[in-house]
Amino acid sequence: MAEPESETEQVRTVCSYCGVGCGIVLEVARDAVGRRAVVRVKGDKAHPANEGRLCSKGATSAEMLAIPGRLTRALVRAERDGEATPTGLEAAVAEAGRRLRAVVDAHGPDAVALYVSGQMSTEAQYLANKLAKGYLRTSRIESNSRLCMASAGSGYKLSLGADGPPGSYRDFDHADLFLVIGSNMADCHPVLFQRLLERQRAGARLIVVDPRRTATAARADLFLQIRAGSDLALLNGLLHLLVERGEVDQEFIAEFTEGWEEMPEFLSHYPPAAVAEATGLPEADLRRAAEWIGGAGEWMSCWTMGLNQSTHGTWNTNALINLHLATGAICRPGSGPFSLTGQPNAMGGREMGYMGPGLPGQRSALDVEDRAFVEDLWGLPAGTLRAESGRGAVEMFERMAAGEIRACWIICTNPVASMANRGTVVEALRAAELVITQDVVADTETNVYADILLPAALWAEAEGVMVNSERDLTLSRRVVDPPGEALPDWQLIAKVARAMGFTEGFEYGSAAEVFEELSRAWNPRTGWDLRGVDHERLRAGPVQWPSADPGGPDRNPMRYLNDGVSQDALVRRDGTRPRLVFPTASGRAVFFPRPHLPAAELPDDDYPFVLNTGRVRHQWHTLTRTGRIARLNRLSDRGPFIEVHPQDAAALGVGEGDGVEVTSRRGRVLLPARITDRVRRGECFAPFHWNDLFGEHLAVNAVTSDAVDPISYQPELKLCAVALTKADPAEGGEV
Ligand SMILES: Nc1nc2c(c(=O)[nH]1)N[C@H]1C(S)=C(S)[C@@H](COP(=O)(O)OP(=O)(O)OC[C@H]3O[C@@H](n4cnc5c(=O)[nH]c(N)nc54)[C@H](O)[C@@H]3O)O[C@H]1N2
Ligand SMILES: Nc1nc2c(c(=O)[nH]1)N[C@H]1C(S)=C(S)[C@@H](COP(=O)(O)OP(=O)(O)OC[C@H]3O[C@@H](n4cnc5c(=O)[nH]c(N)nc54)[C@H](O)[C@@H]3O)O[C@H]1N2
Ligand code: SF4
Ligand SMILES: [Mo]
Repeated sequence: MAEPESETEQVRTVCSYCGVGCGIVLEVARDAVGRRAVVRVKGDKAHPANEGRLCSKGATSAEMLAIPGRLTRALVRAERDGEATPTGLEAAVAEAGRRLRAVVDAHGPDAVALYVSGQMSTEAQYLANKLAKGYLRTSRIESNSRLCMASAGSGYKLSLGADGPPGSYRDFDHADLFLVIGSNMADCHPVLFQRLLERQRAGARLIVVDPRRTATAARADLFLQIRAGSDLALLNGLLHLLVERGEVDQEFIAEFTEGWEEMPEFLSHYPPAAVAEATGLPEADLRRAAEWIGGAGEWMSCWTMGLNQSTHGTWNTNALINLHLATGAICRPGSGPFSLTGQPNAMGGREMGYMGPGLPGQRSALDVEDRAFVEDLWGLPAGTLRAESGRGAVEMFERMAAGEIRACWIICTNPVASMANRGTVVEALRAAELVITQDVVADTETNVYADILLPAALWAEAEGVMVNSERDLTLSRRVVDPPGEALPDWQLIAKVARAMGFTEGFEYGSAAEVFEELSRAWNPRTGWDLRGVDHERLRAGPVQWPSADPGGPDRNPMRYLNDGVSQDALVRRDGTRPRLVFPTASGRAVFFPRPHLPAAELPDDDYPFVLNTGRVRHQWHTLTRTGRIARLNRLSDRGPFIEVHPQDAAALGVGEGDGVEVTSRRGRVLLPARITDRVRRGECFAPFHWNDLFGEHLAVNAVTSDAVDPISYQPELKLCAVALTKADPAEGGEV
């Protein structure tokens, strides 16, 4: 820790990329005039998430602090397509506040929208939601988690009663079997995948389910190269086989669940032959997978976007949890459903309620008691919070395009590059009277459309709490000053709120004060409990919630234990006190029969291919950070590409590196071909990292589908129907 006399000090912080939430130790040097600089970044050996390991992205965090193109001053455009002029921060904030207020006054609160991010600190997420729901009283707040974890969140709530995995990373060290489905962990959660491989070396088995032979699939003991979009058939088919083999845990089912009665009849529709037909998988592989699951003492599942980004994403989560409930493999060291969180603080955001009707502490504005609790927390008159919400981010941009939402404030996300069917976002931003963006860099695909650009502090320039996939709260430390007039997000949000006239609820001296307020939102129904945590405690190291008591343990690896500590205790009518209590109405976890349905958009004669989209190992999303780091660009040797199966390529007359024109009902893209049998025939894969800043016709989200899951409102980013043709060489497709 800090040693004031020495030239350098060591500061413990957390990685700013993925939701594994690796601990980082910064070596910070001070020059003669006392200015501090990060000279070295290394993995924090004492952090439970990574025990010293870092992947390439975390390891280049110091380079990230030096990326070119930072937004150091506010910029204001007098007219939409005009030059953005540097403006003093106070003037820009005043203008943002004045113009937002004018829109609300003229058109009502729902004319203003906030679109925020799982990469903001918990304090910033909390304040954004407080401003939106408590003060502006708009029902229009959404986050990029809608594109990411929404389906896992709604699936957990239905099956188990509350959001978030019940277990923790410790389970990786005890599992006998891993089912990794719709997740390329090797590239996207590398440090956790290392932990999984360690356990595999000790004898555990790995089943990987993915339509694409990924780096993760390469390590599998059994790789199921499933037809895209057919996971429900597989999951139901596996449970069918477990029932047939007599490998369900009747005792667990009777004691801790409800809804099993319906399952046997439902599952009878998923015999192996039918499942093999629907999924394209050999029957023998299905039987082997079921045998391994049934025979495993402890087993866990890991899933990410291959299941969530689907029009039946919520059902995918339910069907996967059914398997855990039926085998009793949950809430036991080494067992449980474990969604891998994408962004570094999407867990914090979900807990703060930054999507749809959410309120702090895993609460909902649709619940009368939750509203009353939060009105009290915020010191607002009863009835202030509205019992309404929108239907996700896709709908929000549609309403903006339609002129119903007239102003938006986009913080820490780049929707023109990342949103499904991004044509609607472009239309929406063009139609809006006022677009405010808040970012760390000046050039992004979205900033082009902004009237006011607010400069945000980057990682290590701001203090705030981040929550990872296993509920560790780690304090992200401020060790250097932000450049120019840039400020931490929470401060910019508080400033704009005050500029709108909301002086009461937004006076804070520090992020620690904001945290102190939000930690009062303890929810004894779900067990979300930060009462034992504050910034001071986190300076010494991470704490895993539920944490009821400042003197309590730092590690609380399992939820839903019926011990009455952070969560209301359950005593059944017969006087018994079950070992586990799920925060559902009955205290039991719920089986949901979820039939396999075809995807919203299927290939046809006009659009005969399925396009799958995702990520590469050394790049992050829309490249505003990693794309400016030389070491990472060298590692990801090539730019954009589309993977096409050799037989499809031959039929199209496309050779390696040739430009391919990809068209859908919504738009077109031009990408260089990579010919490979990683992808199935009839399917192709493109990363969505490279967008307008790198050339014309590269934005994959010009073609993706914005059909949404009717429960989670998560858009289908993994599957859309496209046509492929060899591009006219004059038009490019090369970068
Ligand atoms: N290097 C890197 N790491 C990251 C990120 C990054 O940008 N770069 N982003 C972070 C974020 S926010 C997220 S959300 C995660 C995402 O992490 P992942 O979800 O693991 O990554 P993706 O590449 O989006 O998609 C995962 C896999 O889903 C598969 N898939 C597509 N359709 C289907 C299907 O129908 N069924 C099944 N079973 N699988 C399917 C794809 O082939 C792909 O291999 O990564 C996080 N980590
Ligand atoms: N086709 C397709 N599209 C997808 C996906 C997919 O798999 N396929 N995945 C979806 C998923 S899971 C996700 S999570 C989204 C991610 O999509 P985005 O959130 O749009 O992606 P990022 O590039 O991470 O954007 C973050 C922005 O915040 C800025 N930023 C970084 N740090 C800070 C900060 O501290 N403060 C502020 N104010 N700004 C900061 C960055 O410069 C960048 O402009 O993409 C989604 N889009
Ligand atoms: S695994 Fe995720 S959290 Fe860990 S260093 Fe890599 S990007 Fe950062
Ligand atoms: Mo994500």
